[in-house]
Amino acid sequence: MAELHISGELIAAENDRLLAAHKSDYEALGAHLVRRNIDIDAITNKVADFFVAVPSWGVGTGGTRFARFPGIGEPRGIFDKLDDCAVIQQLTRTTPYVSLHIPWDKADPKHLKAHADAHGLGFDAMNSNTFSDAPDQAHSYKYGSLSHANASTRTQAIEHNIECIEIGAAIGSKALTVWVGDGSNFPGQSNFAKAFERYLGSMSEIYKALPDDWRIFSEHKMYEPAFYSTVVQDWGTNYLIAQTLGPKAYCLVDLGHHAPNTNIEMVVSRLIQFKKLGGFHFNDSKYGDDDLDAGSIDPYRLFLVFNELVDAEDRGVDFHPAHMIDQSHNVTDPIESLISSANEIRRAYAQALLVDRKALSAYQDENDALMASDALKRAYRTDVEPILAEARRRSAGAIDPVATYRKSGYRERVGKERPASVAGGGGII
Ligand code: LRH
Ligand code: MN
Ligand code: MN
Repeated sequence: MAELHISGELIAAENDRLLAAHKSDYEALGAHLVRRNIDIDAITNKVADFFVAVPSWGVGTGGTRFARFPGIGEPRGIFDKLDDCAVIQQLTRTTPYVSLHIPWDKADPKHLKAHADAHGLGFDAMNSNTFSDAPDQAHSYKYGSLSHANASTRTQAIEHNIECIEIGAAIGSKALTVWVGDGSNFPGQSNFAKAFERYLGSMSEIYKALPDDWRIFSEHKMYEPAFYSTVVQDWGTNYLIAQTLGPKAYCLVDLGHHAPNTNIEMVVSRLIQFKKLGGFHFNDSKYGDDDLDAGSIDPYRLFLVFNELVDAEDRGVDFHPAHMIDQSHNVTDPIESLISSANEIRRAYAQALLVDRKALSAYQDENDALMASDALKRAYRTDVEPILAEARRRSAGAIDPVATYRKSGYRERVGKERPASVAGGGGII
């Protein structure tokens, strides 16, 4: 039995209070979907089986280059972070896995595993960090890591990644995500070909250390911290990496890491078609890598990404992308943002399941652009909230998770136990 931070009685009482209205909404939606030849329970079951991992680094208040404004009860370390992640899982039943970042979350793997087990949590992909310097490391990453011109710096970065695999293997993770900030700020500063050659060489050393049942995800990002060139800047380079490394190597798509107006759903389709889609970092953005809450700016784009995933699932494509959130919460309670993001991600999935794919395919064949677009819009316009709530309710989660969280007083409680976090001057991710 998992250790619970929110009282089960509170969740049950809140659900009881909301039950009559919820049942009536669910029935009304069910009746509507019958007219579209859709069985609501089949959709609810699929939604209940869909999970997304939360990032350990997302439960602390983030910041910008300029400042960080911590909230009350900020997690003091990875064990508090796991407690917060357990709350999100308990209320949503959508987030049973946590993605760790090393060295931020470094701790005895036995303790990590025991704490996670006690809270009914598992671990998704491990993340390495060679984009900042750890306090006692010998070589700086100021001028790069896996692609650094100096072999000793590359070796140090390779060893760090191998250590992440070792920690991950001890706690039940099955993948390593590698994002590097390597790049240059001035034309001429770096030789593109040589830097990429060095990166590939380093990555193939890490690849060799992967256990048989592991995958490695390379994550591309167009700019930041490097502002002129980035070694792993787009999905084309990312695809070349995955192809070069071998069958355990896949591309990770972080929704905030593309050039403005990039057709991300099409990138997703291409990677699926060529069997190199490894997974996602879900978030949303208006300008750059904003790390805003999933679905908060462009929910239609999130839906279109899921439309590609469901389309591939429907065609029987054998692929297993890792679904993870990567967000930075600056002005909200991070637990609330992650609860709401997990719901938004499930919402996009549920809406994508409602697309009449037979009709859509016929419209495409007939070149009926308007009706094809309408087939997507019809699914997207459907208010699937009763399905999401029912999926949560059936697995002992909350019908209204944010309201129940607020009522639980969890934040105030941990606020008393955890010392106030000091406001920062920036430089925090
Ligand atoms: C880089 C990134 C990457 C890091 C995380 C903290 O922008 O998306 O995934 O590991 O942020
Ligand atoms: Mn990311
Ligand atoms: Mn990012």
